[in-house]
Amino acid sequence: MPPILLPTPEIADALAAKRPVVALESTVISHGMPYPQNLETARALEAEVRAAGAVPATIAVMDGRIRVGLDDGALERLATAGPTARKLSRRDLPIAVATGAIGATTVAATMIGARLAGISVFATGGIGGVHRGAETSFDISADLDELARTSVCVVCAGAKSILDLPKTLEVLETRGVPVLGFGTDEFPAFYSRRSGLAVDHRCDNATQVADILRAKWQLGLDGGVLLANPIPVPDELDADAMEAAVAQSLADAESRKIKGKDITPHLLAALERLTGGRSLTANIALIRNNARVAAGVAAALAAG
Ligand code: PSU
Ligand code: MN
Repeated sequence: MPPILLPTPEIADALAAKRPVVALESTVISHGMPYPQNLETARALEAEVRAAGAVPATIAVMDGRIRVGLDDGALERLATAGPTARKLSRRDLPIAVATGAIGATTVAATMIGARLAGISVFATGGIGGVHRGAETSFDISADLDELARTSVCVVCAGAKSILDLPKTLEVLETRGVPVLGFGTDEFPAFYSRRSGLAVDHRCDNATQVADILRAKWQLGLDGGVLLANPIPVPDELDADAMEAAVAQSLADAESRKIKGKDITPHLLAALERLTGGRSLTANIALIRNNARVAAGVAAALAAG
């Protein structure tokens, strides 16, 4: 393992023995949720992965190294840092490592850390994608490019409708990223199970997912696979009410001229305010569900 990576002993052992390991991102802790729910969720995700028989590896940058697996002290450090931690995507990783800054990894940067460590499955809430209005702003998340090039399976609940979902799926198609639905034919829209947009293929269990991952990588087709796992039915939010909240949060961000990497965290916080916290409850439920499914996929991959 490159010296710039610092896995916990438990994770190093699990990887050496080819036991299932699931990577978890840290931007959702620092920038995606308020304290203390972020810390509680980070701990709950680790517990979900363990209960499902895999070892959790939350990834972040601290003291000049990519930490693979955070102990409770490190999780707390990140959760209390909140948005004062740097939000790290591919372009930011080398800067944070070289300067020793504390940094939270996005989907893109978590994929890079996972790949370097030899972890093939990663659970998150929602991926970044093509923003609405990207035809003029050019705002397309680096998460999509990372999915195209880095061989990790990313389990998410689809993408939020703060993004342009049809354009996001078009880019994934162009860049050769298979989009699988877990128990669904439709690409889920984060807070709601449906978007009206089709996935490439439906998988009904973890073994079917693992078969596709193995086939892709054995074909020499480097790059990721997106596994879209809908929010559990009881946690789903009303699609029309969410659409209204999204429209209002986008208008608010525009009037404040929020741009670049600040826009996604700003929209998430605005949604939470506008829904009186219901978006946060749904977010926690779906990400826990993703952690469970990811552990199953990691186990199926390890068993094959
Ligand atoms: N979408 C969410 N929750 C999140 C994020 C996105 O619903 O927490 C975070 C993830 O870390 C994702 C990042 O990788 O935002 C994307 O940021 P950007 O749009 O700036 O690429
Ligand atoms: Mn962006």
